[in-house]
Amino acid sequence: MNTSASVPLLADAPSLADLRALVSDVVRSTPARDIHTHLYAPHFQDLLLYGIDELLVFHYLVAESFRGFQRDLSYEAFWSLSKAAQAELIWEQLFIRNSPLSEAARGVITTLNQLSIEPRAHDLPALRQWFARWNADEYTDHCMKLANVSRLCMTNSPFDDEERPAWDTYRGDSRFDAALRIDPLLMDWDAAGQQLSRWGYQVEPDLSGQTIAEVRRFLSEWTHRMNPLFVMVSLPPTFAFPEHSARGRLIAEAVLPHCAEFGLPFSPMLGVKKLVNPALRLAGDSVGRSDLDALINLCVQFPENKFLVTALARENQHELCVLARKFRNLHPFGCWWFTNIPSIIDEMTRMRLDLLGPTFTAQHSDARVLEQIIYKWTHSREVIGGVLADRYCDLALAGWTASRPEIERDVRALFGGEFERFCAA
Ligand code: FIX
Ligand code: ZN
Repeated sequence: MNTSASVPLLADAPSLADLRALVSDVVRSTPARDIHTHLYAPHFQDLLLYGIDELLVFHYLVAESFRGFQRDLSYEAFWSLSKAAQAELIWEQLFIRNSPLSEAARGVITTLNQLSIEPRAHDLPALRQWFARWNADEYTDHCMKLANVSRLCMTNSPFDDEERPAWDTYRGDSRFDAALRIDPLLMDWDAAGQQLSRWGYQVEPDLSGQTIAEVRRFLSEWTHRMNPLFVMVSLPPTFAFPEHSARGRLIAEAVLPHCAEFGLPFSPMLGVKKLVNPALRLAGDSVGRSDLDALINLCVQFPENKFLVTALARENQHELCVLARKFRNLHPFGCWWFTNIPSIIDEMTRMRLDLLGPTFTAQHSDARVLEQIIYKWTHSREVIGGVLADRYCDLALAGWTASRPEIERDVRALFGGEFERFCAA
């Protein structure tokens, strides 16, 4: 890219260097709507994780640390340690013995710096004292301001015994949205069906009788309680649709009719191989390429439904973009989990812009610890800003120089605006 050449055709057009600077400024200053996190409004108390120990025992860093731990440290021995002791081991392994070069390790450094903490100047006890001074409510505002995030979408499961009671007293929080998460219903119907029976729903293991209607009653009651933006589930690479299984019937006969009735997108998150290494617990999941014919069948057979989709495998990204060109009821979002690294965010964003223009949701954080929104959005804006700068320069060289208001409009679309339009459609 020749960034020194002035833009042809329009005399008063900015130079390419000025255009790049303008794009980066817009990307940095445009608030983002974070449509998928594992964060909770402060009302949910201990479910909202924050502080240096939570940052360090994040499951991404646990997995990375075990690569370097001495073989004499068993998984069981690690898990039996206190969270503070686990954090000390991770800090030593990833930050002292090695440079924190991985995305998640560098994220801790970015986060501490943006919180005005010099990482090398403090030991963990001193850092713990710094974090302990914060009130969760004020700290939520502080982190959202530093991340330039306007709203955070939670991941809310009626099947979570710790979360469920909080919904009896939760009256909403203007900073947080809800998303209805139904993995147990679709991934473990036998257990979920028994749970629904205990809650008073008339359901049968073979889905006979009133089961479908009762599952819809369950979904409706939690939709009224949570007012979710969408209904979501994580699905394995083997997911197929249609499928002669409880999962296939529940999706076709209960979940999709429910979503259509309430105007909610259904959000299949495709490609998770759960617990390939169970000893790593939350860090034990891996990735597999999904057969997106399932998505084609969903979009074709349920044209009235909206599908908000993210795929975990890098190999699925191009086909997902092409399918989004074929089905306007399909909205791709985010660079999820193992694709949420600069090299793949760059590749995915270029591919999506080239095939879809600014009609997708460029990123979500998937933050599990409050402060992670700071680094996840800082790092993503750096990459997405660079990709957009290239594309606007390409556009200018083709003879169309976008104005600042036009660039602001496009970036707003990528950072939540298109998602809002898709949900309202
Ligand atoms: O299913 C999901 O929502 C995944 O994002 C999580 O299960 C995963 O552990 C995660 O947090 C990835 O970033
Ligand atoms: Zn997630």
